[in-house]
Amino acid sequence: MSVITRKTLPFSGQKPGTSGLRKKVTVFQQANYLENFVQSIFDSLEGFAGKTLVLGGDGRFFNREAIQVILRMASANGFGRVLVGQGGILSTPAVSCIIRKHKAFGGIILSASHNPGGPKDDFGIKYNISAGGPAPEKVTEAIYAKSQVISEYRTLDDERPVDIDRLGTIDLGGMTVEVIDPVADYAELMGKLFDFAAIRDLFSSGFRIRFDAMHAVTGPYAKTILEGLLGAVPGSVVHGIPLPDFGGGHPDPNLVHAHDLVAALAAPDAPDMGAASDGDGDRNMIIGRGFYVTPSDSLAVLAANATLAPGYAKGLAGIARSMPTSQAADRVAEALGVPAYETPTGWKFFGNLLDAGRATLCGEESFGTGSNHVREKDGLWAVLLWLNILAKRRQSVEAIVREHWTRFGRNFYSRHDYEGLDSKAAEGVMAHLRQRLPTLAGSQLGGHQVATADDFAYTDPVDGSVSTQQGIRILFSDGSRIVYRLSGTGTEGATLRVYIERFEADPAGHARDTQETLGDLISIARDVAEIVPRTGRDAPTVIT
Ligand code: VG1
Ligand code: CO
Repeated sequence: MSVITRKTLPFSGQKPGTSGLRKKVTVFQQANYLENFVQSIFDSLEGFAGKTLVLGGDGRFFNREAIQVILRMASANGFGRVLVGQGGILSTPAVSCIIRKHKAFGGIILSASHNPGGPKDDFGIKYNISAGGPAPEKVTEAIYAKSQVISEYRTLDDERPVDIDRLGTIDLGGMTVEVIDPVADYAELMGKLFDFAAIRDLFSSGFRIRFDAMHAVTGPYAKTILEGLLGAVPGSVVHGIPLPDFGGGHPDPNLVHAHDLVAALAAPDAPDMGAASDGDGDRNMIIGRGFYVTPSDSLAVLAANATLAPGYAKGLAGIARSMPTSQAADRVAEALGVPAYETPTGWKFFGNLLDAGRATLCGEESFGTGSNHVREKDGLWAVLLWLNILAKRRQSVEAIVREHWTRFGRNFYSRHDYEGLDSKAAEGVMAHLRQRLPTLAGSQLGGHQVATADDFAYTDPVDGSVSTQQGIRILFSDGSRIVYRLSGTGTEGATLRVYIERFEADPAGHARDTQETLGDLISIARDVAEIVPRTGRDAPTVIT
């Protein structure tokens, strides 16, 4: 077996977005498309000769083929060892955990997260650094720059596939391929963070959970941990077998795509708690009996109760949230006397704060929560922290959230997505808003006083790097907010996200319906951005 060099030409648009490079499977299937991007990753890294790479994905269509290509290229480029999940399976948080535990040089994750999978749907690839987190912008920019000038890539001349279904080690052109159990290291870490004995007691007292893995990667993790280690009744994990097309659904844990779960929790015989995760296992949705917990509230509740779990018993150093995430977590940080950080959208912006020990818990409104235990958001981790809190407090999910609102006030919050827009129209909305910014500050919109309006820019407090144009914010003097940004994870047209938030201190107002409470801000948001005339849409496609 020997190393060969193949000539290639650049593809335009190999630019990583919010979370890696995401394209249609058919784009990735073009000759050299994947190879070019992988070589561009390797070309932008230094000093990995003989070192370890972690490799796995969410099991979607094209996962196995991509793994074989990457194994040959990793060998030809000089890696010493690749740890690959059995069957090519590794969740995003598990990759992060394994990189850190085994002190790997980095990792490659194959996933398009919550986007649908299958021959006509999406695939994705992402590089994670040695701290375990997504490559920061300077690395993703370097990868993109390399991809635009690439002329050759290195691989092996022998294309016989490596057996990734049997645990053990195999030599591949002088590099060791180690096929590992995808769940073991992750489950061990969870056992250190949470009071498993207390959670076992909770389950043996009759508490029931329904965990919907949505035919995506968390099935094996949830079965081993919830049903195996913690004693949840068999069958608690549903849709637990990862399928290449996720059973035809969107593996996106929200009220629209996890409707089965929402219905099960509203039924008369509902379990005590429902939870779902996404394609690659980094997102989570939490629901109680007939009661939906917004991701922003979930972050705030977890932060306020984190010390009930052994891994966080010493308290939190700080709480970080992405800018569009509601300000509920800031109130908890204030009460705890710890700093609150506001970062751009995307988990990569939390990495430095976590590495520097400035933040312990992080979260995004997009169903992402995590902590310093790894450098990715972590769906099952959030479910386990909720279970740990429930095991200690022995109250319902709903009672815990309502008590939280009574103590801290309630941040009514909703996100309206307009998916599949014409890209030009969506960019037109953003350009129009940018142009209106100077006149918005100090103005009155539908009876609401605008305090400031800006285009969010972030200076990383650790390394000083600056990220601009991270979303248009209209901040009202009563603390309400409207935020607009374009998605950086889609593969078709453009998605406009509109985030709306209003704070209510008075418990008498907490029982109101969210869309109704936010109604006037929602119409202001639509009018200011001229959404209807510019996009031709009179309603969002997804509301969370
Ligand atoms: C979305 C979310 C963002 C999240 C990202 C990756 O990005 O809004 O909060 O970090 O997906 O999540 P965007 O640019 O489409 O708004 V995942 O679960 O795809 O790794
Ligand atoms: Co994800």
